[in-house]
Order: sequence, then C-alpha cells, then structure tokens
Amino acid sequence: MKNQEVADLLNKISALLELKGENRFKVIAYAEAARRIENLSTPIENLYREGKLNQIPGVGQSIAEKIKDFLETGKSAYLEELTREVPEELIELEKVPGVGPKVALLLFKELGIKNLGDLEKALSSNLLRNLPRLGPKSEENIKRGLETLKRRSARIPLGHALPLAEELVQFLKQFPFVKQVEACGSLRRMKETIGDLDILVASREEEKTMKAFTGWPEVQEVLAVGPTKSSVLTKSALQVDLRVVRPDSFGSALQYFTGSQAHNIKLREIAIKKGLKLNEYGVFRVEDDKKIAGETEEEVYSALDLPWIPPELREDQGEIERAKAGDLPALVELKDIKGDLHVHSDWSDGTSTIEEMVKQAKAMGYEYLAICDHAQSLGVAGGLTWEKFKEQGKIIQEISQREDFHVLWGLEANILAEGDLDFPEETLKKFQIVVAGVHSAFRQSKEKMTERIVKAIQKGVIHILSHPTGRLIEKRDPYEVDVESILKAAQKNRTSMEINSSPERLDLRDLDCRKAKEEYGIKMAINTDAHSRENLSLIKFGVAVARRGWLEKKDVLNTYSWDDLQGWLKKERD
Ligand code: DGT
Ligand code: CA
Ligand code: CA
Repeated sequence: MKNQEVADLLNKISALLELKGENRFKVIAYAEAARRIENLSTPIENLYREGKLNQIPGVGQSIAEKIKDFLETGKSAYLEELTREVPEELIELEKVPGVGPKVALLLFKELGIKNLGDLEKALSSNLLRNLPRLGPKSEENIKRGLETLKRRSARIPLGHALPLAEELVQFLKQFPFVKQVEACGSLRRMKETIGDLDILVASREEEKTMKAFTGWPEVQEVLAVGPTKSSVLTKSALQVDLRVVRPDSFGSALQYFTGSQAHNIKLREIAIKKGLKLNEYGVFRVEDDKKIAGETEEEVYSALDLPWIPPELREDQGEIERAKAGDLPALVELKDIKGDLHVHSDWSDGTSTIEEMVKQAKAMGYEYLAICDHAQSLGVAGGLTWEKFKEQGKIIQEISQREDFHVLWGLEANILAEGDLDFPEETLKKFQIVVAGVHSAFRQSKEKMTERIVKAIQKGVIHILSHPTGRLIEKRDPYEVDVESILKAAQKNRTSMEINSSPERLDLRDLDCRKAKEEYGIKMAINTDAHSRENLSLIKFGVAVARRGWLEKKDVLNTYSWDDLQGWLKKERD
C-alpha cells in the first residue's frame, strides 16, 4: 500500500509551492489531498488501476496526474522540476521560528543558505541584517528561533521524560472532567529516547481539559491550542502534545497514538482486508460504517482477530505476524526480577554502605544482591586491592547472616587495554561473582577493542560483561566494537551480557538483546550498576529494554531463584 508515500510526496510538493510563492489555493489543495489520501481505507494503487483517482475528495485532474506519474515510474517529474528551482532542504529551514517560506527563499537566493548549518554560519557573521526587508531585529529573532528549534529537536532520554510524563498524568487526573489519561507515543513503547511526549485524555469537556493542560506549572510556552489538540513546551524544553477524545474512542485513540507508525500502517492493512476501517475514533465496518470497537485497546486488536500486543513490541519487527500465529513472547516483567547482580558500595565509588544497599534490596522484595566494587586498577573510582577485598568479603558474610539475605561477594573487574583483568584468574575465581567491563582506553580501533574484550571473556572467569558497548546515550557513542564477535565469545564461554539499567547507558540495547537471545541463546542480566541505594529503582528501565528486546523470564539471569542462580554461577567455573 503506497498511500503514505503518495501523501508524503503531495505534502512535499505543497511545501515547495509555498516556498516558491505560488497561489495559496494551489498550496492548500496539495496539502488537503495528502491528508485525504493518508486517511484512505483502500490502497491508492487499486483506485488508480480502476481509474478512480478523481473520486478521492480533494483530488482533481492535475493532482491525479502527479499521483499517476509517481505510481507508474516510482518518481515524480513534477517534484524534480520544482526542486530544480527550490532545493528540498529549504523545507527544513522553514521550520525555524521566524523564518517562514518568504524569508527561506530570500536567504537561499541572496546568500545561498540551504540548511540549518548554512544559516548558523551566516548568523554568526551577522550577514542577515543587511538583506532587503530584514534588519538587526529580524536577525536577532531568527537567531533565537534557531536556538529554540535546536533545543526542541534534540531527543530526550527516557529517564528524563518518564518522570515528567508521570507527573503530568497525575496532575491531569485530579480534574473531575478528565475520565482517563495515558501517555502514548514512543514513551509508552519505552524507547530509549523520546522526540516529544504524547498525552491522551478521555473527556467530554474538551475546552476545560485544554485549560487545565496549559495551566500545568511545568509549561514554559504554549505552542498551539485547538479544540482537540494542544501543544506546549515544558521548562525542560520537551514538547508535549495533548489530545482529547470521547471516552468511547479512548481505546482506539490509545492504540493510534501509541504507534509506532509502522505498526499502525500494518494494522490498517489488516483492517482493510477484513472490510474494516481503523482510525483514532474506532474500528468501523466499511459496508455500513457501523462502529464495532473503540472503547478499549483489547477490543480494537480483537476486532482484527489479534491478541493485545504489548506496546514495547509495536515497532513492526515481526510482532504482528507472531500475534497472528498466537505466538507472542511472554515478556519478562519487573516483578520477575529477584535481585541485582551489579551494584557498588562506599567501599569504592558508591555513596551508600553495604548495609544500606542490602536493606533497600530487601525492601524491594529481592532475594539476593551482588556487591561488585571496582578493583585496584581503577584508582579514580577508589578501586580495592586484593587485601581490601578479602576484608570486605568477611563483612559481606556477616551482613548476609545478620540480615538473613543472600549477599554475593563480587567485583567489577576492569578489562585493561590488552584484555587482561585486575587480578589473575586464580584470585578472581575466589569471588562468588565476577562482573567485568571496559572503563578506560576507549579509543582503540575496532579490531583492538573487539580482540581485547574477546580475550577477557576467553579467560573463562567472567560471569557478566558489564555495559558491553560503553555508550552514553546522546553523549558518547559506543566504542567501536564488533558486537557479533563478543556475542560469539560469550556464547562459547557461557558469559552473560548485562543490560545496564542506568537511563544514560541502557547497554546492551534492545536490538542487540534480541540478537543475543535468538541467535546465540545468551542469558542477559538486568542490573542497575547503582552507586547509591536510591538508584536500585532504575531497574525498571533495564526491564523495559529487555521487553523491547523480546526477552522472556527464562532469558534473564536475575529472575532465577537463589538456588538456580548459585547453580549457574558454579557451572560457569567448570
Ligand atoms: P517520537 O515522538 O519521535 O519519539 O516518536 P512517536 O512514536 O511518539 O511519534 P509521534 O510523536 O510523531 O506520534 C505519536 C504516534 O501517533 C505515532 O507513534 C503514531 C501516531 N501517528 C502520528 N502521526 C501519524 C501519521 O501521520 N500517520 C499515522 N499512521 N500515525 C501517526
Ligand atoms: Ca512522541
Ligand atoms: Ca507527537
């Protein structure tokens, strides 16, 4: 089905016509046709074959020609003609607050500015103030506009967005006219970064809901207010879109605005094949337009003969096919987690005592906790010598007995530049659990880094490889490393891969988790790497990554009972 592609093409043409300063009605006609086609319930190829393009509301002779050309050749001669006059990149430029189509064209014609980078350069040399119709004031406006756009377009880590979303949901719930509230979009799918926040409200009082929303104390700027949709910018520069629907459409709207878009497109195709129409208002029979579902999400999926699909899977990565076959994975849940296998204490660079960490773990309902402080080669993090570790081991044993709780005596060893570890294998084998990871010399070549980690794994003493790719989300790229080679070595040596739950790491990432499980049968350990007792609660982010990686309970090491875990840890030493 090519409806979306055709709609994108028409939207692009509309934007370029506007840039060229063409007749307003023509600009609107293309945008309107795009909107109609996007909401069409039949594949546009079929309408074309039956000679019925003209019957789509808003599609006249001229637009029909453009669609025909695109469907026949896979490209558009008209678009190409337009882009010879105005580069497509200018559409991006127009998004800068204060720029608009006229100014964008002016910037291009006078200064050859085509994109945001060009604009930034021109601004830094104050070139705009001398242009006709602009001046120092417009220049200042555009400068600020560019800053705003840059802030707005950066993706926000899930760890920052989730608490804010939870706060907003609680805030809205206190109003009696708000019947239901839910965060949707990429946040509900628990993606590691969030573009903007999408909030859905069920209410019969749209106006009051909008007032309540724009009155949220976190709001910095109201971007748009409409009857059913409003957008604001928070003080932390996150854009929030809010939609209001009637309660009987809440389920279908929740489904629609949760996305992903790719997942939704597939669902719509299934609906069409069944003679149904699916949109944010409900599921409708095409023949008589009768609504057959919409109040709950379960109902919507069920109308398409599908079981409810967990939001974390809705990325069109095979989940719909598996759902059809009744073969969806039973995803691991937070309540399945029985302990944390990688935390630090104030013996190295943590801020809580071992006892505080243990008390917190008990309060969370865990059965076990592994204290894995840094070792001597990591001087900056207060790494411990073997003597110190021995001393700590005794204390851990005492606390374990006193608290009647399984505390594992472990360490987080460093994989040094040449693939060696802080202590010889014989010493490492004395610990109950060995976690190891890269903490220095990040800038090696890909071959060197891969070789280094593989060599460390092959020593056969590492139970868990911590933060396997070393990335810091939106801050530091993963170090250059061949993940496949590491997974291969891990499979051979029965080493577990960590899913580091720290929201700035989330490492291993979702796609690699799925690969590790499906292609290598590797067990993952969802750890927090907490350096304080508060941070033990970050485990939920690791669980989200695991779920996005299709992991079930049996794939996750720290869902094991204490007995099974001990068995696994010992087996690794054979
Ligand atoms: P983000 O914000 O970039 O992290 O990603 P999402 O998935 O939250 O995307 P967003 O905010 O643009 O839209 C939220 C959901 O609404 C999206 O996942 C699917 C649905 N949606 C939005 N616009 C469209 C559209 O034009 N067509 C379709 N089929 N679905 C859409
Ligand atoms: Ca979003
Ligand atoms: Ca949005």
